Amino acid sequence: MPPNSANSEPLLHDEVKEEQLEKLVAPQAGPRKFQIVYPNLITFGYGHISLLYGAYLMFTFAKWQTIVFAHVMIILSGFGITAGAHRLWAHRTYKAKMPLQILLMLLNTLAFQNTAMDWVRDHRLHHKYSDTDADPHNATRGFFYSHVGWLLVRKHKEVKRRGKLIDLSDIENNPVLSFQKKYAIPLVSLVTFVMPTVIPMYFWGENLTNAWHVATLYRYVFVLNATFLVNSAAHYWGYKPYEKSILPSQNHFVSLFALGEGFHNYHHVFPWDYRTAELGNNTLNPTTKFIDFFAWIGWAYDLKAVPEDMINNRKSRTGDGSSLWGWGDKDQ
Ligand code: ST9
Ligand code: ZN
Ligand code: ZN
Repeated sequence: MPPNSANSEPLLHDEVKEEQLEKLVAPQAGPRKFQIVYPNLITFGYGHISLLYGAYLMFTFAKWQTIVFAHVMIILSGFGITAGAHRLWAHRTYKAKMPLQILLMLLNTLAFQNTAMDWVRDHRLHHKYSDTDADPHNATRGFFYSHVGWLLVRKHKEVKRRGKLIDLSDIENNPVLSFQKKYAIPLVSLVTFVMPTVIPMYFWGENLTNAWHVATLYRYVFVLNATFLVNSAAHYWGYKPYEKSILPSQNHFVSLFALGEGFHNYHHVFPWDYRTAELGNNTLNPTTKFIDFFAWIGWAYDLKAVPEDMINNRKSRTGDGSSLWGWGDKDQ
């Protein structure tokens, strides 16, 4: 049974008018001809070969400062996705003052996952139509498709049709995100690619090959894959303590790489919680600590969290009986 087919609406037909779309269930994985985007195939292929080459250079020729620099940037740019695009802009789980918005926009640019505006549109669509054809990375089409395959083909027409109906007024009226979109090309060129290559060469005399493959490409493609794992692995493997009828699952391995974003069964049930997990999960949730720190200095405020009784209530009604950590209880 498709996750969003609780009502008995018929599947969507091509001739359905825009105003009727919202009321209709999106098809889960209808017959589809993939239109491969070859330039993406080449750039993602090059990026992944460089990821491996960068890892090799780290164990052989790269300077230790370059390796440390790359990993610090992995964490910082990761926060640009998790605390910025995801928890702040896509879900509005907390509010941020201007200095934090600017910092997150720059960290988000360092991670370059399209503009935050496009990221938010796709992500709101993902939550609204999870694992149907209107979800940009529909996991019912397979692990590879939900991981990276969806970026190598033209988007499904349901994504584009329904995406136009997603309310983005808050994002479009955000001056920091409008700035990012307006200057996307120079910003991304400078922040994502030039700056991380030049810093190691200028400050500690790293050579171009090591700086480019370790600090720029390994660092960038590593964070891309950590993000992709949330769409693939966390929609495939793990327990479902909160809602057993959906694919998103509690995946601790993913949380480890994705700065706390792997508690995905919880997140799909309570997307408005700034922790994206129950409190007990915070040991694997550095993004929550990041937001807590900025709340402490007053740059983040109005942090939203689901009350414990609401969580417990939901678990007992629709969960699979597994524990907070997603293991143990179910098998006892
Ligand atoms: C990248 C994506 O960055 C990463 C996203 C990851 C999301 C993860 C979420 C995970 C959960 C949170 C946890 C975070 C954990 C983080 C851990 C960190 C440690 N609605 O796009 P086009 C319109 S990849 C409405 O060309 P095609 C669009 O506006 C890296 N409309 O579609 C346009 O209209 P117009 C960098 C939509 O041709 C038209 O359609 N990025 C929507 O099908 C054509 O748009 C890249 O490499 C929508 N949703 O191509 C780029 N979407 O003409 C990759 C589109 O009027 N993308 N439209 O302006 C592409 O090359 C292409 O988008 C494509 C599809 C080939 C995939
Ligand atoms: Zn998801
Ligand atoms: Zn989300």
